[in-house]
Amino acid sequence: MGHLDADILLAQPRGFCAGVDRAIQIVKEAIRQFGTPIYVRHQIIHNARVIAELSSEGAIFIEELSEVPDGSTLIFSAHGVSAEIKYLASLRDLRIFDATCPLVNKVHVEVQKLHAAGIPIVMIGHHGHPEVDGTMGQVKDNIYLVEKVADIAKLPLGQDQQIAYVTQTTLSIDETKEIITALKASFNNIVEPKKQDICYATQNRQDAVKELIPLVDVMVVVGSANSSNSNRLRELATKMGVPAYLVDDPLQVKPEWFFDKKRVGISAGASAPENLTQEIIDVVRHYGLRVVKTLPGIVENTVFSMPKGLQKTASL
Ligand code: 10G
Ligand code: SF4
Repeated sequence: MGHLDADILLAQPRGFCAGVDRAIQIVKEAIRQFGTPIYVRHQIIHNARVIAELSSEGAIFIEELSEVPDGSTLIFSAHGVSAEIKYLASLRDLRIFDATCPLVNKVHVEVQKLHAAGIPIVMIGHHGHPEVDGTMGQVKDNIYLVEKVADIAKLPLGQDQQIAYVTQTTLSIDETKEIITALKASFNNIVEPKKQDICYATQNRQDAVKELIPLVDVMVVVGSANSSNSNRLRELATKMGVPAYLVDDPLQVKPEWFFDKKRVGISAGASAPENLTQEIIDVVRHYGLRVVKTLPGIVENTVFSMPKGLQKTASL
């Protein structure tokens, strides 16, 4: 019962995943080895604090290849890019490093294989998210986006036709299950991924929030507004009946959130740095919730290696 003595309960695991850690290291190492500026297509990861820090160290974040001068170093963000962007970049005089998470890349390879086999692909994900653009953009056609159950009825595919599905890696576990169940009810011949595409970090952070919610009266999730996986954590808390707020700066934390509340839960999305989470914990403590405990949970030990040409060299 020890955790119930606490005022603030921290979810475990929370914060950086292996793909985010690697992507940030890629930018830092590129700056170290090749100097500034280093161009990054899209925010390397969706966190305002990380973007501000890397910008101050000499990274320039752009959306269009036309913004990158010839002869520069260019990094693709952890969310991945379409085959077209990769190809167009390769035609330019650029030194390119790909920070696409290996777990996103695995989905890209799957999409390419299914397309080559002539199987129509349903992509479950959020319209306009860079990972969805990158994954769907692995192939030129025969791939269809489903955001919600209602989209299934609009698919231009026959119910006996063989189809496959893949998903974005950062979706709600529960909503995705519902969509897959509905897909199976509409189509008789579905090729499923061997292992779900939602990644270990998304699964573990959602599982940890599910354990935390019954113990708290209010929840703070550290993450930026454009971070899909962080939004899913906030949404999960809300769906479980606890008011929940997404913040990416200590100044956003409001004292009234904690009036009459006994215990606050704190978690952080896969792109939120632990030092930012600690600053936010300090603000909550300032409002009178003083005793902090971390719930037991899975210890993650996934580590991804750096891309070729950017392995860390010993620094003197
Ligand atoms: O959760 P999303 O996909 O919006 O990205 P993020 O940068 O907030 O977190 C890390 C996750 C990815 C790089 C997408 S696999
Ligand atoms: Fe990779 Fe998952 Fe992190 Fe995305 S959220 S970068 S897929 S580990």
